Amino acid sequence: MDERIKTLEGDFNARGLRFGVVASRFNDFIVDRLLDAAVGTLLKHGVAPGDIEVVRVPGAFETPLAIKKLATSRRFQALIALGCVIRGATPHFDFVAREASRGIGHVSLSEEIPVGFGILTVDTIEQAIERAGTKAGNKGADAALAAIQMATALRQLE
Ligand code: INI
Repeated sequence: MDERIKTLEGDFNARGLRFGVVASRFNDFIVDRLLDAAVGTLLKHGVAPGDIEVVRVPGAFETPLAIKKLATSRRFQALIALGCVIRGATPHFDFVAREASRGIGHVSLSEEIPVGFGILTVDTIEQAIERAGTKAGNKGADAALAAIQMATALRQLE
């Protein structure tokens, strides 16, 4: 890239930044793995343990409200939403998954705060296990990394 072109892309040094994490209890055997990986990723990139707050909510449907409360508190530079919605045999999946993603996206834009989206929306438990630290990486770690990159990029922008 031509060095005269100003590029803001964030970095992975999250020292001094504060992060809020919302993790749902539904399917906690999966979500706990996402949470461990998300927190581990924040610590690895320099975040102090005292600069991380975790809120547990019943299910993915409840994550947008908790994300909104953390966003409007203005205590954090970025947030992370973690959950696991498994399609199974009911149409409940579509409502829960849609409301969670729509609500979280809405809060991110209206409150102008990055939110790493780490809510799995999968057809089967096997697919969830794959995305929670086995075959297909860990989406909790990915969401934390996205939150770090966005928080550091916004810090450069402001
Ligand atoms: N919540 C989830 O986080 N994952 C699911 O797979 C799920 N399913 O399948 O029902 C789910 N439902 C609960 C929902 O999020 C709310 O907690 C509940 O409806 C009470 O408001």
